[in-house]
Amino acid sequence: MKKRIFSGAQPTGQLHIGNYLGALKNWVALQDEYEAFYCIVNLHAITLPQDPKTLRQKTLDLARIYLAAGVDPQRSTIFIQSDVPEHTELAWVLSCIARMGELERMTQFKDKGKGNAERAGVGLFTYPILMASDILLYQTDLVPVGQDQKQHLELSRDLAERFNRGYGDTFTVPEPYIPKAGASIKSLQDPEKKMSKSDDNANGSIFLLDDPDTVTKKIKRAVTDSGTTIEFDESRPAINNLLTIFQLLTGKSADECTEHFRGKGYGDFKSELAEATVEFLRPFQDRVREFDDEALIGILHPGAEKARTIASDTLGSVYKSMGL
Ligand code: ATP
Ligand code: LTN
Repeated sequence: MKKRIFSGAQPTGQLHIGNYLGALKNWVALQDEYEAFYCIVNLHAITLPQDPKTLRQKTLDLARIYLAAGVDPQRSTIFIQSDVPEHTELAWVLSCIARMGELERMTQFKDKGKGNAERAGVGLFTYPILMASDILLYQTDLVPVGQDQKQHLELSRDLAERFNRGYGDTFTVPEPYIPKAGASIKSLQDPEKKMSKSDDNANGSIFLLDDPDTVTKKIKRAVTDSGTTIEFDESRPAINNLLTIFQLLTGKSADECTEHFRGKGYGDFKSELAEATVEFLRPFQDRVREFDDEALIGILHPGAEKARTIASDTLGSVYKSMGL
């Protein structure tokens, strides 16, 4: 039997190349070797206020992006989180074994709650429990995510182990899959911050749906560090980030990239990076336009049905072992 993968993204904001290089690209690469479940986590999206019409639209748009990136519905199960009610049911059970202290340590809550626990939503606080429930319902072996999700994944592992100790072996304890290169693509405007959908400055991110002009302008305006050589150097986060993007989009090795840019300056480098990005995005954006809503629904409905058969099995064992 193939091992299982689960991952998901929120249908909020606009997906950027950080989401692609840190997560989606690996989802696609791993779907042959594993039985894969890729979820559109709309229940996570409502941890912050969303406009209902926009949320519905963005949910379908995100499905289009999964497909355009190369997630293959013949091999992988793609579905919408709220179509599988077991996610919220298991989340309740897990919330009864999770501890306040471990949730208080989650750095994303501190960031997204803007340090104001008094005003922050309870859902934002308990969000990592819903994420654990997403993962554990499918007896997941591997979870491909970016670096920012590592702490949430550790909580998922802790909850699985705690449940197994208390009520008998029920959950597979999932492993994170965090790529060596691309796990944390940085903002083009501030290489100390990760590229983020929720960044107010759109110049920091290259969105997957940006047009060629916008991409080129954003790359030309990207901040650089002192020094003139184009090489990987931990002490120069801006060039490191831009070269990592170039490396992953072109599929070259780190050595090939350094060799390629030996003796060249920022002007040449930025032009080539812009060209490589535009060349990557063009066919991607063509594919996004290929899927109409009807085609999407024809993929998402059977996806949810398949997901439910597995999710309800796991939830059944959980209830049984707890005496529910
Ligand atoms: P936000 O950008 O507002 O923090 P998010 O992009 O983390 O939100 P999702 O869309 O759910 O939220 O993320 C989907 C995946 O993309 C996750 O696996 C996440 O770890 C990964 N990811 C997000 N930002 C980056 C980044 N800058 N570099 C690499 N991977 C990223
Ligand atoms: N928390 C993640 C999205 C997410 C997820 C998941 C990722 C929700 N459930 C399960 C992997 C597995 C985020 O905000 N990026």
